[in-house]
Amino acid sequence: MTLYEDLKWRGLIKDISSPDLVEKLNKGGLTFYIGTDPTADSLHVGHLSSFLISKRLKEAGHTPILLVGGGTGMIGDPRPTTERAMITKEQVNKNVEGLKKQVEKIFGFEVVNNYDWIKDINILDFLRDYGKYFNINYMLDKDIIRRRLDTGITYTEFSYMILQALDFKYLHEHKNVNLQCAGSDQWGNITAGIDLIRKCTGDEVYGFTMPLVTDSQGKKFGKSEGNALWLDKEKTSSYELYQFFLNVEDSMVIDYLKIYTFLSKEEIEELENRRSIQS
Ligand code: 545
Repeated sequence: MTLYEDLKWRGLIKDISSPDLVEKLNKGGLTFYIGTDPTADSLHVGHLSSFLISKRLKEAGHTPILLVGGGTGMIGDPRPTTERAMITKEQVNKNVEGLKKQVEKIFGFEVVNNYDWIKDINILDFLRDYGKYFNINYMLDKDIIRRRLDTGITYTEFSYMILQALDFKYLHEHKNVNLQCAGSDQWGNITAGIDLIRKCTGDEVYGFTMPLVTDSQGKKFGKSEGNALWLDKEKTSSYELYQFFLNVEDSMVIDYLKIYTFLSKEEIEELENRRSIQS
């Protein structure tokens, strides 16, 4: 099975930016990145499914770069519902340190912080070198932005996609990054970067997203009694995290084995057969 077939079988592909990406994924050799904003000092189970992709792609011969958004974390990625409360710069920095340590410990991959390059861009250069490539109609057409027009969105959150696009361009130019991956909520931010890079450099870069992981009722997976399950044992004990996965619904076990483990197709189908024999 090719990498792409494996990811499809695991239910880890939602959108892809171009059919050309399939062959590039199967061939290996791409440098890619996945980012997280420091809205907390730890990842939680809700981010695990998407971050595990960095290990899957690395095992298939690609080079991962993990990004922690020390810059974008100060702005706030717009949600489809309401404006985010701005977190203090001190809190952002504390969360960046916590996340950097955690993703290095869990994944051991190179970690970059977009504050390191965003901090050097002044407002005039931002508007001339980046803003000039973003037509308002293009930005308003992004699904999440469109859904915020009734409740309102500030200029700050509205401009967020330009920063994430700027990141993709920066990493493309400085680290030879040609692929960004993320959960499905990031599709608009990823395509903003693909379009910016094409307009500025003529280069074709790629993106794909993974579906949001849900339970059998279609509710977002990864919360217990409404609380996030943190990947930091000081915030969520190992016992609690173990119990959460032990108690998932039987009907979802096979799907979650595909998403959260590195068991092969054969191993998972063997477990599925064994279960159907027992039941
Ligand atoms: C910033 C700059 C970039 C590239 C990406 C980003 C972050 C991105 C974003 N991602 C989400 C996130 O959640 C908060 C983490 C709490 C510890 O906001 N704009 O930061 C989630 N991401 C993982 C998956 C996601 C996404 O970290 O992509 O879809 C959740 O599964 O929501 O240049």
